[in-house]
Amino acid sequence: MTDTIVAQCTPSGTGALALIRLSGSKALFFASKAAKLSSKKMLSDIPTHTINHGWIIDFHNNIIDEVLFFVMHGPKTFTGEDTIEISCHNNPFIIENIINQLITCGARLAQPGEFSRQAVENGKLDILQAEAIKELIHAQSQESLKLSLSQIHGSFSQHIQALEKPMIQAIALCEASFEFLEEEMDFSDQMSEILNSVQNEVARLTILFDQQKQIREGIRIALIGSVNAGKSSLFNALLGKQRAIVTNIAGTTRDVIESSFFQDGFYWTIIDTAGLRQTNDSIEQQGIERSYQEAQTADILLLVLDGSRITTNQEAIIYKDILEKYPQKCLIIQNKSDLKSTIQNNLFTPILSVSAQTGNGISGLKDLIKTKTALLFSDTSSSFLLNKRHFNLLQSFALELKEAQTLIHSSKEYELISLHLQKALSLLSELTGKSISDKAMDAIFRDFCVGK
Ligand SMILES: Nc1nc2c(ncn2[C@@H]2O[C@H](COP(=O)(O)OP(=O)(O)OP(=O)(O)O)[C@@H](O)[C@H]2O)c(=O)[nH]1
Ligand SMILES: [Mg+2]
Repeated sequence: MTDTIVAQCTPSGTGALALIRLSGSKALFFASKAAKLSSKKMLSDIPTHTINHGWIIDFHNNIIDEVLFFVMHGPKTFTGEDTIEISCHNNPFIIENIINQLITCGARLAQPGEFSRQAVENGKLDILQAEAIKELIHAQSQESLKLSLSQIHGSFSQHIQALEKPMIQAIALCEASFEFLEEEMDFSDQMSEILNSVQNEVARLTILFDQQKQIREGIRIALIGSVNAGKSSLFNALLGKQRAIVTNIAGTTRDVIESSFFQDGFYWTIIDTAGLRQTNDSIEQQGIERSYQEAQTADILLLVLDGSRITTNQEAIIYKDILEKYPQKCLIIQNKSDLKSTIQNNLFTPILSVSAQTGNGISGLKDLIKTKTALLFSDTSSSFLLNKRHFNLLQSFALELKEAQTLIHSSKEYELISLHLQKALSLLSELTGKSISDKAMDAIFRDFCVGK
């Protein structure tokens, strides 16, 4: 007997309709107490997987709302439990009244992620797939949407399961080596070879985690450069609105400002920063420190040069330093191309000349960012997304394999090697959720939204 839980699945806010889900062994029974159907039938007598018109009523037969009931008997439901979904009008008072009525009938309010947890506990999803649903809801780019969809269909689970087979093989060889110790049969070379290929695969997965940062969180594009170069003007031009303050006073921008939007399926966050220069003003100094921090974390750096004047020696030192530190992600952009006095910047060759003021070259700049983005993504060919939990478990897994390999090549203490391999195997089970502790389950579902 599972608890029967209820929650709104759609986000609160304006819109025509909302969806409330009721799931658990007594879902049909509780919903029947609050439902009146236009067909005059009882909800509990309705065939499964049908949509039925009716009303939600209170105990005095007063109508709370006119609704549609989606009747779905387990186990062919998302949670595996009997499920009633109620499509009602999207008004917070109506939704509250319906949920309260169902609670009065015996249901309990669902915790964040509890529907997905029911699905995992009923074997409808594994943990990796449940996590992918969360990723899907919060997808920040077309790419992450694609990957989370593929993950829901089990691509990552299959990948991890494929690692279990060689691990079991290695454990068998280890046990055999121990068993036939007297006969001097030794399978350590075979074992080491198998573990080696698993280690290579894990190394590939952990690199992937780093590369997928942009897919998960979108792309951060920082504007950096000297004071008055026109960073804030370019920031506004890229956003298409006057978001940052622009003046001819050097040092106008004091703090980091960022703004995000969708562009060609990706989530772009553009970051305006304080101009880099030596200053005694402590507020400006703090701002400049933040500019450097942004330069470090950004995925793409637009180094903005003021095309209307020669680069000073002090600026040249600063730019060189940035270019040396971040050669891969830096793009040199020369601004103020509209000014006749534009001086060829021989020291630093710009890749593009633009004018934030006239808008000339801005679409070219966007194209340039798109090309750079495509390059960032070219290495991330995989059909799944890794999160921090996966990454940490894979790190621990790799550590166990390393210990086992060291022992294979030194003391050959097979009992100890076997222990490391068993531990590694259990870490794989934890990844897919086959043998996950309640505490770890709680931690995973805590980040879900209520209603999922
Ligand atoms: N002619 C011309 N002037 C520009 C252009 N872009 C910016 N400016 C002017 O240059 C000055 C500085 O522009 P900002 O955008 O505030 O420069 P910034 O790099 O953000 O400066 P700080 O915030 O001080 O670091 C302003 O007077 C702008 O109007 C441009 O493309 N052409
Ligand atoms: Mg500025």
